[in-house]
Amino acid sequence: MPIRLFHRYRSLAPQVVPLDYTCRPDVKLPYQLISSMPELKDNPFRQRIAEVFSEDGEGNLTLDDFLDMFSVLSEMAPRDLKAYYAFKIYDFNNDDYICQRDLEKTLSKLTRSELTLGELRMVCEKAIDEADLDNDGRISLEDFQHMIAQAPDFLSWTKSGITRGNPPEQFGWFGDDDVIL
Ligand SMILES: [Ca+2]
Ligand SMILES: [Ca+2]
Repeated sequence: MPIRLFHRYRSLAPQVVPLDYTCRPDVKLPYQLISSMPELKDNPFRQRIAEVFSEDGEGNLTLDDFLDMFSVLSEMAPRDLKAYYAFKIYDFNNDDYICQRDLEKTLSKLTRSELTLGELRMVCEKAIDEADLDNDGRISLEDFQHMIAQAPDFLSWTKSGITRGNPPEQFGWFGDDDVIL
């Protein structure tokens, strides 16, 4: 295990996390501690990120959860892996599909709520329409892979810098002539 990350984890709660992990102690750190880390605290997806990587689904991380999270957040993580987790993070109600409501929440966070509700709905409808290859009105993982090929900014969930503002025109559809905005 990356020793630096172990010490990082332990430094969040040295009184709770033992130095000796050979007996695999049953320890998890609460979401409040995890979300206060500099890597996450400005990320609008921090709660979803912690939930998705936590074994308990509630954002409390074991050491293994923590290591998994950092390996995916890393710049070195393969694009497919980031896409897989992006899909899980944007699937707010955990039903294995991104529906219109999930996508509205996602885009609202990615654009720092700079769009009006009407604009948001319109962009999401258009995005689902374009990405929904099997025409069931929702985005499966396969549809999503098609979607990010056109709008790679959907992978920017790993960058806490998204809160500093990506102009909406960075998103694929905003640049298209046929988008009514
Ligand atoms: Ca969903
Ligand atoms: Ca679909």
